[in-house]
Amino acid sequence: MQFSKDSLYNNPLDQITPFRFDEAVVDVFPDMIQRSVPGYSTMISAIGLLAARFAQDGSRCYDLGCSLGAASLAMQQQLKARQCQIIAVDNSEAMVNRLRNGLQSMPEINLDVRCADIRDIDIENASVVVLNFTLQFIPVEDREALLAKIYRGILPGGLLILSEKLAFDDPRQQNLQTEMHHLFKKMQGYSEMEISQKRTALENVLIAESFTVHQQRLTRVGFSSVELWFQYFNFSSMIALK
Ligand code: GEK
Repeated sequence: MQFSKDSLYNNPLDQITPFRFDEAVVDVFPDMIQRSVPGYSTMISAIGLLAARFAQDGSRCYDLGCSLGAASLAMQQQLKARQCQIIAVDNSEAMVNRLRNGLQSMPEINLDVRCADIRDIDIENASVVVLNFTLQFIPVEDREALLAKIYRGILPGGLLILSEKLAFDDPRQQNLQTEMHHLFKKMQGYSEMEISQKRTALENVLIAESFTVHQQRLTRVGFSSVELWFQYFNFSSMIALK
């Protein structure tokens, strides 16, 4: 797959429109997520390892909000010899088309790629469910119903991996962690203007919540244990066990 360097916010824009996962974003997506999410590669590799540990033969592994399939491919790599079906879902046609095109040159990789809203699909017979930086784009009022559906679709002994940008109740932490994330982005080559314009584009599109809010909601829908396994500034990944 051919991709470009992310320079979407490199010029001053008269009007900053709300962020969308369109063709322009797809074109730069691997570079954008790698340079914007601290620890992204570490989380992707760990999703593969967790899938190897939790996937049950004859079951399904879901990658919800799969974008270009990084988490699905990490799972597939670890589950080659196993009888599991990997289902990758995204509602951005641009993402799904690019993923499907890319998979044409990898006939050995068997992914079931679906273009759908994850709030509308059935989740069944799942041993592993991944929400890698997707829940944060779902309207807050729809999150509990989605997580409850996921819980019901997970087999006993299964898990949900939930990666999210975090918010903090203490304003000092909120400011510090945000500032450190911006320093991380600067270190990755983004300018102040790019950081600031992207931040504006994501306002009201990406709604971050605190770990406590996530933990309490996951517990409410039925998960018996919810812990953070990774955090790098305000970017985190949680494990929720059924
Ligand atoms: C990765 N998981 O590389 N239904 C389906 N997909 C959705 C929905 C929805 N309702 N809302 C948003 N998306 C990936 C990265 S990116 C995170 C995930 C980021 C999709 C959206 O189209 C996009 O592809 C993805 O969720 C979020 O591991 O860019 O920060």
